[in-house]
Amino acid sequence: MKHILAAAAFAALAACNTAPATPVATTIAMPMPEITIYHLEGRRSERIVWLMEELNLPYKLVFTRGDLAKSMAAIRAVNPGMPVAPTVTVGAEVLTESGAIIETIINRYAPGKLTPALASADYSQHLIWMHHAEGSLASRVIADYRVWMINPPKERSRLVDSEAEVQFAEDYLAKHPWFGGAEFSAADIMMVFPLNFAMALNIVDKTRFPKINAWKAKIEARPAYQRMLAKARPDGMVGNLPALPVHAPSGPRPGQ
Ligand SMILES: N[C@@H](CCC(=O)N[C@@H](CS)C(=O)NCC(=O)O)C(=O)O
Repeated sequence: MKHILAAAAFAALAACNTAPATPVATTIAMPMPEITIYHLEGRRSERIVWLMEELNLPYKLVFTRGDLAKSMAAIRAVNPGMPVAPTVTVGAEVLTESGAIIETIINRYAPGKLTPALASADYSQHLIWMHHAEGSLASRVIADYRVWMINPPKERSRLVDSEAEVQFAEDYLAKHPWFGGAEFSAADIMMVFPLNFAMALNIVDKTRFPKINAWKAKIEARPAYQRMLAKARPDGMVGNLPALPVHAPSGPRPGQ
């Protein structure tokens, strides 16, 4: 109904407005069903808790404090086919993929929030980082972590590796304050987990990336991030993975 009213309002404005077209907001938030976040402490489900805190939207948070196995059992009960964190229920829908969950929540219930204007140059960059966070960065740092735990790295790979990934993010932050460009956006929410993973687990030398470290300090000062930590990680990290004994060598990759 709200959408019909919005469309009617837009048509009325368009009909009587002879001045050059100005952008008219036509999107109105949909009514929000109950949102439940199935969570593992210190894992990607923090993104959704943080998003809801940034947007001041209500949500239910399900996890067993200090017990990843029990938290995972709750995830498995609602999502046996793909038991991962985050699993989020939105009314009767069961959602996975943090990026898709974030875009669903914003586009339906907080349209335009934490997203640069569609026509701006920042929009495409924001969307690149939204997808790069999982599609390229997380997948490469996790692959390198798994391989290098077995075979410690002695030389750079010819392929894009974790070092190149983190450097790419560092270079962007040398020119922009946020992964959303001029303003904080959902892309920043997506990027924290894989960058923390790469740096905290010694997959890259964390001292080599001052721009990322400065951005992380700004993130950690955000009230919504702090509220997320208090609710979703009340006792600090649980079940920490061991750091790599040797991080990736820096310098040019073979063939560069
Ligand atoms: N690309 C997915 C990754 C989800 C994912 O793998 N989450 C991890 C926790 S950070 C998990 O649940 N792992 C459990 C497993 O792999 O068994 C997303 O962004 O939501």
